[in-house]
Parts: sequence; structure tokens; C-alpha cells
Amino acid sequence: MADSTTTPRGNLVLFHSPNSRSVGTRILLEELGAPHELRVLNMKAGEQRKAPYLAVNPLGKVPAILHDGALVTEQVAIVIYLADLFPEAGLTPAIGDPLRGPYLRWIAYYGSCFEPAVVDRAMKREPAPAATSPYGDFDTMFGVVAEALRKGPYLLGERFSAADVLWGKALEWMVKFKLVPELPEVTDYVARVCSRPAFARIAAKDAELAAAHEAAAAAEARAS
Ligand SMILES: N[C@@H](CCC(=O)N[C@@H](CS)C(=O)NCC(=O)O)C(=O)O
Repeated sequence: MADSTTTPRGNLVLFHSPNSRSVGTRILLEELGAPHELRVLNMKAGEQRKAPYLAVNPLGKVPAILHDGALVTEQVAIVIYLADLFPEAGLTPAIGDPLRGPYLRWIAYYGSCFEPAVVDRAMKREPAPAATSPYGDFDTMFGVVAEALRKGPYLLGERFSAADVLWGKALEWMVKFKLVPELPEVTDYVARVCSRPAFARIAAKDAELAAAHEAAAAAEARAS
């Protein structure tokens, strides 16, 4: 998909850095066939924490998108927004479709249960007491995900959706970093989702970006 500022849906910009949470958004744009402009931030050079980007997203985090000047941050909001903007790609069940509720549930579950749980786990922090923790306890939280993946083949059953782009890429990383149990239903799902051509195309492009960022960091280190 050619990066372009011109789209029939208006002007769409993605702020992106390789090896970050914005990779899933870049893959989603590819799956949607959505023309967009890519603005790359070199996190190795700390560009996400410098004034020009903080003026876009004061948190200094990616992904962020601008659509006709309107800012959307937070992966889960961006996934819902983009899949709805390009409904012809068929990655979002429409309002009124019985799958719409489960679709929104899985996207929200990612942000409000799964991410806080894996961050606690990565930091080796005890979760808050179950009644206070946004996810209760890790095993129950992840058991719900594993059960859905066991039924499969996708989170919505037979229907592949934007929720799978979010979860597939994230689980690939979480398995790699050993932050989730390496259950067959998880690894099979990751393989199924991440072997899609859009994932491979973006992986190749991001490998080039990451190599360029590494090279720039090495040149900077040599110069200083
Ligand atoms: N709440 C944000 C989190 C995004 C996030 O944590 N992004 C990381 C990359 S994986 C980031 O931009 N980190 C750069 C930094 O904090 O300096 C979302 O859901 O999109």
C-alpha cells in the first residue's frame, strides 16, 4: 500500500516507530488498504519525547493518528476508528450485527484487562487486590482469552476482524517475551494471524526502518 496524503476518506496520518505498539496500527492500515501518510519517529534518538511530537501527543507515545486534523491516540480507540472508517474491508461488524458487541468487548478487554495485567507481570508487581485490579487476577484474565482462542479460529469464531490484528500482533510479542503461557491455542492463533500477507509486508518494511534507526544511533555514538 503506497503511503499517500490523499485518501477518499480525508487526510490520514500515522505516527509510527518500528518495534512498538504502532506496528499493529500500521498492519491494520495495510489490511484495510487505507492510504495514509507515515510519520516515523526514531525512538532510539528519543524523537517521541521531543517538542514536535509532544505537541501532537503530550504522552510521547505511539501509535497516534490524525484524521483531517483530529487526533486519535490509544491503540484500542485507533483500531475501532480505522476499521469503522474503512468498513468495505469487512474487518468490523456493523452496529446491529450480533458480533458487534463481542468485537468491541475483545478490543476493550485488550486495553483495560490484558495490558495492565502484562505490565504488572513484566514489572514483577503484585496486582492490586482482585476487587480493585482492573483485571482481577492474571490467570482468570488470561483463561478467558485462551478459551476464546481454543474455540477459534479467530476471536469472533469464523470471522477475522480488526480485533485479531490487535491481539495477534500483541500476543506474538507477549509469547516471545514469555509474558503469557505458551499454550498451543495461543501459538496456533499467533501463527494463523501473523502469517497473513499484510503482517509479512509490514514486518519487512519495519525491519528496514529499525535497521536505519540502529545505524543512525551507531553513527551518533561514533561521532560523540
Ligand atoms: N496507552 C497507549 C500506550 C502506547 C505505548 O505505550 N507506546 C509505547 C511504544 S510500545 C511508546 O510510545 N513508548 C515511548 C515512550 O514512552 O517514550 C496505547 O494504548 O496506545
